[in-house]
Amino acid sequence: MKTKILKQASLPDQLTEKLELLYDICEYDTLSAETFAALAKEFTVMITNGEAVVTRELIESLPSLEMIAVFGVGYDGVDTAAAADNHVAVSHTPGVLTDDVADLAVGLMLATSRQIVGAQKFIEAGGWKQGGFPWTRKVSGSRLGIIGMGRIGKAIAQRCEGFSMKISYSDRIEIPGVDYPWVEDICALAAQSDFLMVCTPGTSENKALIDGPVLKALGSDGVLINISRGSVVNEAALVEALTQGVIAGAGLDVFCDEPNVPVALLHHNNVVVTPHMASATWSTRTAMSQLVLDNVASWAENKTLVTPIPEMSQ
Ligand code: 8YV
Repeated sequence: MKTKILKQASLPDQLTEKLELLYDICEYDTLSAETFAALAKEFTVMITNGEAVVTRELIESLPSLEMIAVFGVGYDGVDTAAAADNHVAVSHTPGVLTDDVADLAVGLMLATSRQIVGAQKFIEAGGWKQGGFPWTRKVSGSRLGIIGMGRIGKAIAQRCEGFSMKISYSDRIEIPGVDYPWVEDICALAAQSDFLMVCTPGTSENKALIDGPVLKALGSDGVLINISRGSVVNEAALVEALTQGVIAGAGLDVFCDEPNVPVALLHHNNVVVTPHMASATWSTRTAMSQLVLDNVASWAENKTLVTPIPEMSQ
């Protein structure tokens, strides 16, 4: 009998088609409460994405659930304590998206500082015929503070070496093998940075880690870049900081209530926003899809995971 899989969130069509050839897939959103209740005990696998929320209630309503495969590196939406309590294994897709996320982070840094989006709008509105675009701010040689020196933080640092940036970072601990100065206090890191990059996971401990005081420390010449999760930044404080000129600008790929972006963040040359697309290139989304398929296949074959979440590989 085919493994019965609950598809709990949206996935690329190509991945869904491949899964459908191999397994019996049910779309959570299309199931009525009665059908869900009738089928619940048959699901052994659930597949979700990096933005969806998988609650304890949902996990505990699936008595035969053995594994959850997350299409994404971030698995902050999954109640991992509930998964562990119920002996449910969780996989994610680390590594394959690192380059893309780091590329977009650097792109947002350049676009925000050099006001590339505003400059295009300026030409489109005929502004160039009246004169040149206002001068912007130099990136090369400036100071970069990275919050979260994991895979993605390191890949950003590697790219920014090419811009001769002075790099330092904050993390819970000093990361072995990383030579950049570790600054324990985030406010202190912000105060000594021109660009502050948020690369730390969207865990509950990191909720609103970047708040009013951190933005104040970043200062009126400082730019915030966030390619992690909207929850890591206090969005109301960020809106206020941008509106009041407390910081110089922001480049944001993630938001607190996606796809809703606060109106106050739109239509400003110093704020560049993208729709949570850091890993959304053809090759990376294909590699992420393959990793989901590999994890599900490995579980079906021998109850192991190719890329378990770190808590489960310890
Ligand atoms: C995806 C992500 O947007 O990997 C993550 O944590 O946020 C992204 O790669 C997401 O998982 C796709 O739904």
